[in-house]
Amino acid sequence: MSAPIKIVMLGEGRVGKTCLTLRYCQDQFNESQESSVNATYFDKAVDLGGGKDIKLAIWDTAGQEIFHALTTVYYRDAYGAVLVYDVTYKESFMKVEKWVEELRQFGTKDISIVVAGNKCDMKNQMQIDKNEVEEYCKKIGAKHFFTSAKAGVGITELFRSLGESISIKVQAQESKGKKKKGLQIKDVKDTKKSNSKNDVCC
Ligand SMILES: Nc1nc2c(ncn2[C@@H]2O[C@H](COP(=O)(O)OP(=O)(O)OP(=O)(O)O)[C@@H](O)[C@H]2O)c(=O)[nH]1
Ligand SMILES: [Mg+2]
Repeated sequence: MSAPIKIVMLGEGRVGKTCLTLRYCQDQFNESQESSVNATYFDKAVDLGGGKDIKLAIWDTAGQEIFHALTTVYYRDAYGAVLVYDVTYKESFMKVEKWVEELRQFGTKDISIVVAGNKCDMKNQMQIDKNEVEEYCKKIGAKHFFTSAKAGVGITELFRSLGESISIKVQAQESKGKKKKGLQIKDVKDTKKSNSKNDVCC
């Protein structure tokens, strides 16, 4: 049985990477979620519709600057990335560009990227210009989603979009006779979904 496909959650500290991951994988939300000090991953079968799913290993990285050098290690062999920013904190969006540059430098060549504007439940405190954000995401070839880990908004759609993008690339490679390492797209009925949490110390 092949291993799940690795994706990474990237973004500044406190933007909500852990909360998004926990909401998606365990349907939990913690108002006082502590900053991550190491990378953690969850296995999750993402429903692609039409009876298909793709098994992902979702790596939640630590966003604080002091852990940055270690984070780049997690780009390796990642076929997808969720770039998270906080819609109530404009600087966190400006930093998305930094993650994109680093992924281009250290990540897998045709890595699929989606951007999450998280904490969209805090509408009154939005600091970003939607048009500017959408334009930037278009430029880097990434889909943009407004998400709220707190309210459970936009998260299923975001991971499904990423899963679809990865599976299309993988299938294209397979049809050329190259099997992408870590591929696992299966009929849902054959898949035993798992939500296991795994701590990995940097
Ligand atoms: N209102 C609101 N708060 C959120 C949301 N997502 C996360 N938070 C809060 O934001 C804070 C930071 O969330 P985390 O998930 O720990 O952020 P992180 O990006 O993992 O941070 P690091 O681990 O330091 O990189 C916590 O207090 C969360 O409760 C959201 O969608 N809405
Ligand atoms: Mg975290």
